[in-house]
Amino acid sequence: MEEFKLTTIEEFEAETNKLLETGKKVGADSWQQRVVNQTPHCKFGENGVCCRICSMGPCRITPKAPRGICGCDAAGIVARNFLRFTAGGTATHSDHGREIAYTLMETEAGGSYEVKDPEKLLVIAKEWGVETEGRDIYDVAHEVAELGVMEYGKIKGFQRWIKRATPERQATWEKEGIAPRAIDREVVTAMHMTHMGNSSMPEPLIRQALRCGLSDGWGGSMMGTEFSDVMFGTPHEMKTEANLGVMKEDMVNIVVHGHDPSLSEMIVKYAETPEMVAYAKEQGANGIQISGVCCTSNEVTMRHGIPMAGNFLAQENVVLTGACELIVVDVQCIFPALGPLSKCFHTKFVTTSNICRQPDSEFIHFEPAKAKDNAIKIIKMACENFKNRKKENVYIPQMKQEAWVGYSCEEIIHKLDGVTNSNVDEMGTYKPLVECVNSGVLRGAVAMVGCNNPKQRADFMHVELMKKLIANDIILVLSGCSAQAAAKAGLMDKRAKDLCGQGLKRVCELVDIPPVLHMGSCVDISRMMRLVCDLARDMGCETYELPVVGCAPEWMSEKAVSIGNYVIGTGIDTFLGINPYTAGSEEVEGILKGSVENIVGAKYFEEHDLDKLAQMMIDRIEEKRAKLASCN
Ligand code: XCC
Ligand code: SF4
Repeated sequence: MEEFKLTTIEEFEAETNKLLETGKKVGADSWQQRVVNQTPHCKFGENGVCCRICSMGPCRITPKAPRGICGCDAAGIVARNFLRFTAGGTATHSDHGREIAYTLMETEAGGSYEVKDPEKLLVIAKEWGVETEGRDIYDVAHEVAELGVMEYGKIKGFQRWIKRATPERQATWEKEGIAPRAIDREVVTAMHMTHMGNSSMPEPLIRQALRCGLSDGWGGSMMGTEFSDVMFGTPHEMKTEANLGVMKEDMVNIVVHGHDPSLSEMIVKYAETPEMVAYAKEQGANGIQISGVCCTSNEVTMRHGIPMAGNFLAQENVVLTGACELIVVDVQCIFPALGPLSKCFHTKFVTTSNICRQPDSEFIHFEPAKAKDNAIKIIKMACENFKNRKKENVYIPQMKQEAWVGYSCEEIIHKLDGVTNSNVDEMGTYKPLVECVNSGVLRGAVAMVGCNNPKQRADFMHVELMKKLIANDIILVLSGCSAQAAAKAGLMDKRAKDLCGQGLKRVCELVDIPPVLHMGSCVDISRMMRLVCDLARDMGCETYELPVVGCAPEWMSEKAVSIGNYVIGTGIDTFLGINPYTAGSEEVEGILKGSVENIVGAKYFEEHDLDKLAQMMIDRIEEKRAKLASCN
C-alpha cells in the first residue's frame, strides 16, 4: 500500500495557483481577486454599528455620533443586526427542511422518491403519536410529512423534536422563555423585534436569537436531516475520496453543488443507469463522474460515497479545471460568480430552484413530481457538452485522499456495538465511548463545523486545529465544509490514527474509525445535538458539563450564526474564528461571551490565532473534565 501522508495547505494552494493561471488565460475573475478589491472592508459594517432598518438612516455610530437619529445606541444596533443575521440563517436552514418535508409527501413505492429507511420513519411516527399499526408505510410517511410541515406554522406549543433533548434542557428552555415555537414565527418575531422603534436592549434581542436558532437546530434542520434519512437512507460507513483529483479527464464530469439532496439524489440515481452511461459513451467519454461541492456533496457522499471535489472556497476551482461539463446547483452558498466563470469555459451552469436564480445560468425548474425527467435532461446536457471541452484549458490537479464517511448517530452506535461484543447492557448506547471519556483515554470531543472565509487562509484553521486536537486525544465530529477540508487533507483516512495521541489512536483501532468523523451536511449538526443529549444521558450529567465544545473557525454564512445560537442554546460552548459583526458593542460581546452562560450554560469564545484557539478549546475541555470528576 502507498505510504500515507496528509496533503498540506501549501499543496492545496500551489494547485489553486495553477488553476488561477488557467483562469487568467481565459479572462476569468476569481474570489482571490475580488477580496483584494474589497479590502479594506467598511469598518462600520464590520463592527456591526451601521443601521439601515429605516429610511432616516443609514446611521453609523462613532464617538462623535453615539446614537442613531431615533436615539438607538451601538448596543441596540449591534444586537438588532445580530438577531437579523440569525433569523436569515434560521429561515434558510428551515426552509430547506420544509422542502424536504414536501418531498416526503411525494414519496411512493417504485417512484423517484421512496421510503428507504422505514425503521427510522416508524421511530419518528411513534415519537409524534402517529398511528402505524396495519398502515401502509407510505400513508405513515405522508402523515408524518404533513405534521412536519405544520411545525413551521403551529398555532401553539413548542417544536416536537425538543422532546429528544434532555429533561434538564427542555426545562431550561421553558424557564428562560426560549423554547422554540413555530419555526416561521421565530423568524417573524425576530424581524418584528428588530423593526424600527421596537427592541433596542441587547439581552432580549439575544434571547430571541437563541430561540430562533433553537427552532432551526431542534426544528427545521432536524426536519431536513431526519426526513432525508427516511427517504434516502440513514448514512452508514463507507469509503470515498476527496479533492479535485476525483474529477476524471476521460469522463463527463457533473458537479452537484448546494444543499438540498432532493436534486442531487436524483442526479446520482439516474446518472448510474446503463442508458445514461451508454449515452455518455456515445458522446466520446468513458462514462459519467459525479462529484460534489459544499453540503449537497456531503449529503450524497454520506449516503452513496460520491466523491467530494471541494468545499466552499473551492467552488470556482472545479470550473477552473476546464473539465467540468456541468455544474448543477440547488440552493445556498452558490457564488453568483459561477455564471460568468462558466462562460469562460465550456461549462454549463444549471440553476434549478426559484430560491436561487443566478445570472448566466440555464434554469431548469426542478420539481419532485418531474424529478426523473429533470434529472435525465440535466445529465444528457452534460454528456452532450463533453465534446465542447477545450483540451488546452484542461488541468485537473492530481490531488486526492481516501476518506471514510457516513457516521450518523445510528452508525456510531453500530460501530460501538461492534466493540462491546457480548455486553448486552452497552448495546445500542454510547456507553463504551462514555467509559473512554471517563477514564481519560479520550479527553473530549470537538464538533468542528462551518464554512471557509477569506478572512482566514482557506482550510488552514480547520485542518491545523484538527491536527492539534487529535494529537491531544480529542475526537472530532464534523459537518459542512469543515468535513470537506478534513477529507481533502486526508484526516478521514483511517491511517490518520497515527497522528493521534495514544488514547485516541487506540479508540480508532478498536472501533475501526478515523479520528475525525464525517457526520454530514450543516443541517446534520442536528445529529450532533442528539449525540450530545444522548451522551449526557448515558453519562448521567447535563450537556453543559460534557467535555465537548463546538468550533467554527472559518465560518461565513448567516446559517452559521443560527447554528452557533442553537449549539450554545443546547449547552455547548462555541469557539469562533471570525467575529459575527458584534465588535462594535462591548455590552453585546459581554453577553455573548459572558452572561449568556447564566441563561443556557454555555457561551461564545472568539480567537483568530490558530495556536491560541486550539489551546483555549483544550483548556475548556480540561476545565469541564475537572468539574465532572469532582461531581462524580
Ligand atoms: Fe455553505 Fe453548507 Fe458554510 Fe459550507 S459550511 S459554506 S454554509 S456549504 Ni454549512
Ligand atoms: Fe437610524 Fe434608528 Fe432608523 Fe436605524 S432605526 S436607521 S438607527 S433612525
